[in-house]
Amino acid sequence: MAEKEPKSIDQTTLELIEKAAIDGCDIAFDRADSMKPCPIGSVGSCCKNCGMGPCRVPLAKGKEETPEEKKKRRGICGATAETIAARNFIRMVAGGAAAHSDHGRGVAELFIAAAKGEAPGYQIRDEQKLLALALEWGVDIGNRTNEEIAVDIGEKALAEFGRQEGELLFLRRAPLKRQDIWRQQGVAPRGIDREIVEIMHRTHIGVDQEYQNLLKQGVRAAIADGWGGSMIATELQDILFGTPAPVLSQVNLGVLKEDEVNIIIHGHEPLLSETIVVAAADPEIIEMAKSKGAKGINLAGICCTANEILMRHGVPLAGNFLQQELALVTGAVDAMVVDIQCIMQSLPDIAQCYHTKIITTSPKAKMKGALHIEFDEHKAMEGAREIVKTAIENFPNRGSNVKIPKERQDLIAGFSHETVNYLLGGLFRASYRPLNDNIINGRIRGVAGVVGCNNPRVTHDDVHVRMIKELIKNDVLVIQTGCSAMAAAKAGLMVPEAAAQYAGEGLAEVCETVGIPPVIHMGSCVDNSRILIAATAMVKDGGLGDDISDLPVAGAAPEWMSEKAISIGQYFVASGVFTVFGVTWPTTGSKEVTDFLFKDMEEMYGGMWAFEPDPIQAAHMMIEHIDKKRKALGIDKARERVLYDMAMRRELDAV
Ligand code: BF8
Repeated sequence: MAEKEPKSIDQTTLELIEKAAIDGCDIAFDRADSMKPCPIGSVGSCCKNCGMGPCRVPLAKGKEETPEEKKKRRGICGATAETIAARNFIRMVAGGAAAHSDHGRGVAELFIAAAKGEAPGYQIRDEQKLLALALEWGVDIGNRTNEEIAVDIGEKALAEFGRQEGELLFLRRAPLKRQDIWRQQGVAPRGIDREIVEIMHRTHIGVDQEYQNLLKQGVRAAIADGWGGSMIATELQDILFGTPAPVLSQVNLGVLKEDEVNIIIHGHEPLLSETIVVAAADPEIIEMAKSKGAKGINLAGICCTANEILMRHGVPLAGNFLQQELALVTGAVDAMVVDIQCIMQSLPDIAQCYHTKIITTSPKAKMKGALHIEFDEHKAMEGAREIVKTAIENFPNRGSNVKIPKERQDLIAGFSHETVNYLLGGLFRASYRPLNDNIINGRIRGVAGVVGCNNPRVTHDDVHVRMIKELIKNDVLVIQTGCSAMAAAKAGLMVPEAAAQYAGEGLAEVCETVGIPPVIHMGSCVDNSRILIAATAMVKDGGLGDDISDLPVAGAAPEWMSEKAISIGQYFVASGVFTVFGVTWPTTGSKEVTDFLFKDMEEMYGGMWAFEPDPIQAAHMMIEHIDKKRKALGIDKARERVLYDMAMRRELDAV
């Protein structure tokens, strides 16, 4: 980021960056200024997979290398720049797929314990979804109780991680043509763990030396994430905690309260947080908070735990990834409870400047300087109460150096696939028909999934928001997850009124008729699996081709930073979606690998990667792709013809 560019477009973030400097706290924005990315590592040309290196392969000098020049660009073992870039890339996929999938495994384990009655406080909340999954997976329903059925489903889900042969069960959800493509390309995943382990094996020194073959395994593991681990996490969480439905809430650090005990839940797994929500509402606990001088208990979230608890309970969002340290800088957070993923190690140090207790809860994610209260599914409520009480006890220790920014913004979240289906079609004729019809008639040009992280290498939230505004202005409906969803929500794009203000005429009309915002919050990062299901539902509803790659859709992660984002991007591409990333691209050290991802994959999978840091240009690449697909479907003319006469308006009103 150029020196003069603002660090964020979000006023609360800017205010608190200033306060952090005054308070002497070192935060990610400062560290990004003082630590520049390694020029060799950032393009995927540093191999540290053995003790002979790390080998830093020099970057290619010109566009066309001579064979002599190429020979020099090798590691000590002889690995070429292509092999090294491909290895590094698929190790990122492995990291991301492992993170999502281990989350899914944790959910499956709790699911089984809950069904067996071994996890008090948890119960099956969505019977309809349980039974639908039982039918899908061939689990006997008969006269059995929900719990008996759930034990079988949980065990089948758990077996997906260690499956040694065959294919993952959820692959059958994809359009038939997509399944055929995966089989033809030899990338239909076996067990989730197996595909991730195989990446680690193949990228060990001296194993797979062919970049195409390495990238192929990256595709297989990524599919095991999106159509495996992540989908298991989403589906079982819905059954256990309830399938999200539209809910009104608020976002940004202004949701913190001066006169209440503020507890932030941060990370990704909602398993414990679901119980914290219950504990914090217990009258006895609220009385305890009052006895300490607080008016009540205020829960708010950061990162994807926040998205999970927002989607199902309307708990407000305090902020996204780059706001986690700033939440502490307010001086008003009495406890920050973290579980797994995207948690900065700097939190305990920053907490020392204030009074905040950082509480780790997962045996997989401990931090020096934090208090550890381990989540135990057998006594989750006890743990949750202990956490809330710790925050209450800490409330009187709040210092005078408190600054809670004013900004907070309304948003509507809770758009699961089931809800979208219902909103569009009603209870008895739930379907995606109205969406498909409005795409075919051109009011909606296409659909874009905009997801992913924050990255301090670019202006915080700015890249997300500019891209999304450009897309909706051009009649592209935007569906979202993760930190990107929070960026849009803070910018006021997730309320129905945003349609009239920011969307193109066609999209605005549809949003106003259905009563939805032009930017739809579908949940956390594992909930990108909801986007796969929504895309599949669009295919199955008809009129838009017979595969995801035929749809006028595109994907983006304009401020990505995590390995999970790479795995998500890879499974979207492998599912047939054109996907553009911003900030930086991790394989540019090898032209061959980059060309493979950016060009060859389209022929193989119908989807491909692209890299464009400018959000407006990236949005137009997506729109161009959407228009290309519209043309191939023969619906490009429909869009040109759109003139909203009365008959068409009446027809729209009848939707
Ligand atoms: O899983 S978007 S910064 S919080 S990795 Fe992390 Fe990225 Fe945010 Fe959710 Ni997803």
